[in-house]
Amino acid sequence: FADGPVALPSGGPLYLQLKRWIEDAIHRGDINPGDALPSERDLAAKVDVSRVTVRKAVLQLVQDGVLVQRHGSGTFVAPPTQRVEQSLSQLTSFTEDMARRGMEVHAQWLERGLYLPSPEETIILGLSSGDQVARISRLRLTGETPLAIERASLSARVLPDPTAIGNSLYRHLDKTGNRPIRAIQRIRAANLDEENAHLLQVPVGSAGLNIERTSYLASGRVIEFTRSIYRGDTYDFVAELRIGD
Ligand code: 16G
Repeated sequence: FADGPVALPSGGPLYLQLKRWIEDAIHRGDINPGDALPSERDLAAKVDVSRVTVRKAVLQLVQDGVLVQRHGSGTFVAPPTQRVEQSLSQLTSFTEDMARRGMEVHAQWLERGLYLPSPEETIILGLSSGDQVARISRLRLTGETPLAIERASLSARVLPDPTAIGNSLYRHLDKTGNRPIRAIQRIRAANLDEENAHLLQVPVGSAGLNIERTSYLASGRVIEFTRSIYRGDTYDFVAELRIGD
């Protein structure tokens, strides 16, 4: 850290101010992956807070995966997450993509059930009046690392029991003869708000990718409308481009 007086960002409990200050220092490159954090005592003296406050801030940053603690040698800035390269030219499922890379995946459920559809869902999914919508929202992780938030909507006619999908929506759709064969995907840059940043375990305001996928059956019917938020620090979306006719 640079020498000189330290001004913590204002607002909220002191340990959260300190946590944000450390995160900002990492973003600015004042301290880099692999660098050791000053000792608890030195940091407390430098920022003029108690050691308990430092301990609380550091503990949270360790839990968030921003810092790592090595017993006996101290606390370090965690190495950046390995990036995932994702092809944009093939319609695949998250589980399949990760399996191909030998990565284990699991989900934390955020929402799953049948609901009255929003006007947007009614239009996109082509629902009739009285139809319900099946919503499945998941935080998708590999090991302890969250990668994406996915909020999918399907007609309750094709997914009457949203708990039936197990780990993979597409595998379930495959089994019931409803696997999409085509999709339109739109990707937009976003800065993660508090809720999504918290779920993805990155600082508020970090770069994210908002992805909307509308998937179609061979019949032309829309089967799935999914809004996802992928971590900008983790994903590269890659497409092969060819010269036109
Ligand atoms: C992908 C799709 C998502 C689809 C999911 C199914 C993007 C941006 N999104 O993550 O629309 O619902 O795969 O995965 O690629 P699953 O079969 O593992 O549940």
